[in-house]
Amino acid sequence: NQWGLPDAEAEASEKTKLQPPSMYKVVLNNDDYTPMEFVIDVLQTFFAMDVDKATQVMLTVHYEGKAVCGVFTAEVAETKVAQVMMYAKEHGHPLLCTMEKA
Ligand code: TYC
Repeated sequence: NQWGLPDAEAEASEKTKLQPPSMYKVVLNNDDYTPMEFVIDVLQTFFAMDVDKATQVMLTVHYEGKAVCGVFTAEVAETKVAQVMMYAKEHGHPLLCTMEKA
């Protein structure tokens, strides 16, 4: 084969290295206390949304219970969740950010 590897080894490395990474949705969940303006701030700060997009997503959470903020690799999704949860806690809001396999 083109790598000069034994077929079995080449096949193994194709299976182990050439798979795309698993992707995870980062989800914001509704609650009764977090101010709408704070959620818009979170979406602009951590998910690079403009104010109109952030307002749309915030209202989807408010009226439907949750919304997807973005889809990321596991490590990036975990970092986003941790950053949002820390930011909410620092500001005394019960905002819940979670991740689920896409
Ligand atoms: N339901 C909140 C309110 O009425 C607003 C809100 C939106 C809270 C989105 C959390 O993820 C959320 N102030």
